[in-house]
Amino acid sequence: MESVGVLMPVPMSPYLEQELERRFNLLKLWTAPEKAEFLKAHSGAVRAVIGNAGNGADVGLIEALPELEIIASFSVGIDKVDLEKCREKGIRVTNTPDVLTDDVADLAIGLALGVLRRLCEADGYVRSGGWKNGDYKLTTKFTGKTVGIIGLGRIGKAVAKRVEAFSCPIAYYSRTEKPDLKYKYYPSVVELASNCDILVVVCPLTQETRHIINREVIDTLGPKGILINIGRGPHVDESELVSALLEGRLGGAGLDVYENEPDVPEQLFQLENVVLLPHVGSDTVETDTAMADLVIGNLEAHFLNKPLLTPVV
Ligand code: 8YV
Repeated sequence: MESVGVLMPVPMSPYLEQELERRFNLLKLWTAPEKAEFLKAHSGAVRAVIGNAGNGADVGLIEALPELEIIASFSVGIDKVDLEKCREKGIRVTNTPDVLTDDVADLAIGLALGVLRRLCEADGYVRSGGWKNGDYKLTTKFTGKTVGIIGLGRIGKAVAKRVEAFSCPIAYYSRTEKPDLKYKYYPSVVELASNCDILVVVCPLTQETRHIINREVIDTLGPKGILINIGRGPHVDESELVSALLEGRLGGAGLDVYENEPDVPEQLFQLENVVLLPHVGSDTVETDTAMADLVIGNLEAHFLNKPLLTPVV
């Protein structure tokens, strides 16, 4: 397979890069001084593209690669891949489900604890010597709070499992009720928001879920409510979120994702009731390796005419 052209548009995982280089003709778009020229020069050779959470494959890229057969995303979310175009052109698409579920769910708990117990601010209190002048202030309990989950797929269920250990009542919103689950279902996000203390966004990003967290939802969650977003930035109307936090209409937020990554609204930097992470949901050494192996497994299966391991299209 050494001659198969695999295009990587942006740097992702050094391990993935190294393993791809050992097996394929890896074309690293970001290293080219003139990207358009590079694409043109290699367009006939590229049979696979590696996507990720930030860079998938839009119509422009797909149309520019006439020999493209497969887009293997180094992410579970494939909102940056034009699936419609892929279906139309018979291009296969794979992602990396399951292997990252635990890490992303773990991070949701970390963010909730971080916001409620002010872990980052309290850490700063120690480092800056503040403790010598007195104890840190009281914070808010997590155990027993009602947690609302938007999207009860693999990761949503893993969040619920963890939250159960904190004796938190669990409610959820999803397109359809899941009668096999014992959690309380609400048929709208506003109803869910009015019945929980902590609202966790963990559904895929689609046209229907873009700005699923709008002003009405934020105001319903209210001055004591906490929003945790481990899904995608565009799930949340970010300017509404920022003004609600600045005006005290929302109790706090734990965010791993943003509307225009890596840009994060700077007004949030001054707020102690907000924990900001740089989209690191699945970024552990262990999961990076597992995701990379899955990307490679899918590519190898495809080029050996075997069934794909984790097909989306
Ligand atoms: C990120 C993700 O890719 O899989 C996804 O859809 O958003 C994450 O795995 C990762 O955290 C960014 O490095």
